[in-house]
Amino acid sequence: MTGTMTIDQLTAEVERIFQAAGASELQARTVAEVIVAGERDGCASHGIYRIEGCLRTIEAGKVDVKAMPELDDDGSAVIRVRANGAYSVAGLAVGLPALAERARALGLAALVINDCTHFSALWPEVEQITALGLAGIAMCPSYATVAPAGGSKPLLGTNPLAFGWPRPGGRPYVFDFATSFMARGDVELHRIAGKPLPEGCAVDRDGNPTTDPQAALDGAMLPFGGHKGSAISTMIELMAGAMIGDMTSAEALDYLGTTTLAPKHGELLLAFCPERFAAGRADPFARAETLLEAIVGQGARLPSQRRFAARAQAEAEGIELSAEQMQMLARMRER
Ligand code: NDP
Ligand code: PYC
Repeated sequence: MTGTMTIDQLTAEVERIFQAAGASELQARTVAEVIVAGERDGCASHGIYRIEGCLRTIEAGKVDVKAMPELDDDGSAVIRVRANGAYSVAGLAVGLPALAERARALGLAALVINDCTHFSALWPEVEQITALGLAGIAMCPSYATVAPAGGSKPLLGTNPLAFGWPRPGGRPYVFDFATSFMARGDVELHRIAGKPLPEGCAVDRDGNPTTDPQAALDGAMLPFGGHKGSAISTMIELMAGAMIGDMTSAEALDYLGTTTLAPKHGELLLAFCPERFAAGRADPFARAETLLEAIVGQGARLPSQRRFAARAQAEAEGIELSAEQMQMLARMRER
């Protein structure tokens, strides 16, 4: 049977599932919030579909759901959170106040999260930064599933990149995408639905182009935009892997030994105070509005517009869940 749940009901349900799996109050709450945000905003690849993988990762002992992330703040522009094996979203909750305070004081600041398990979408993270009136960028590696442009073997991750800009009195400007042609979660959903992938998405084990999701999962996914996506993905390996002293996607896969569990690595978030950069020359927010309105004025849509519409509907009418999703929640409840 299909069902409808309010955002609060679904959040409480997911939180209970993670508490029953042994998660601390902070981890259960932040993980439930990010998963339900995905479902609420119509992002199926990072919604409640992720619960089973998260629980498998807990059972495999590859995430420490009791760990408390620790803030390491020396007063500089680089703030660090040692997640101690916790989920990344709990690390962000611990580091965000210092990130925002330092970005306002210095103009820009970075939050490094080390030693975390990361399975979630990045837009909920940059939206937390824009909600504080700051611009933000978030990026992280994943595990090696993507071949570099011109190659045919998994080496890079699906490495997401998100950007957020606060807008006065409205939803922020936010984009967030995998640097692979498609998020791996979407390839999984195509496999489950028995649907072929678009052309150009992946190669099989032998390096031949494939639209078969299973062959793609066994072979290598490809970056979006050829050499351009490949270079952005490589930048993320360098900045949010090598630079912050954490695992690259290749190292994360070696550590985990499988792509069926959520990957452990680090994350880099940057926060910018637009007024400090503009230094009184002109109002950065007013100038941003001129640009964003001109984009919409051409009939183009802004990124996240679809998500925000889905969110408004979920807030008004609740979140509709398919019969399969209701069954999955019931299974998780009974574990
Ligand atoms: P999509 O390709 O679905 O969307 C990418 C962005 O483009 C979104 O902001 C989207 O907004 C926007 N967009 C889509 N169509 C248009 C359009 N016609 N005009 C303007 N903007 C548009 O994202 P992906 O499938 O690449 O990624 C999905 C999620 O997976 C992301 O949230 C990402 O963080 C997550 N992910 C997480 C990973 C991890 O390791 N943790 C790894 C890889 C991905 P809208 O949503 O409104 O359509
Ligand atoms: O969808 O590519 C993905 C992904 C990898 C890790 C979390 N999500």
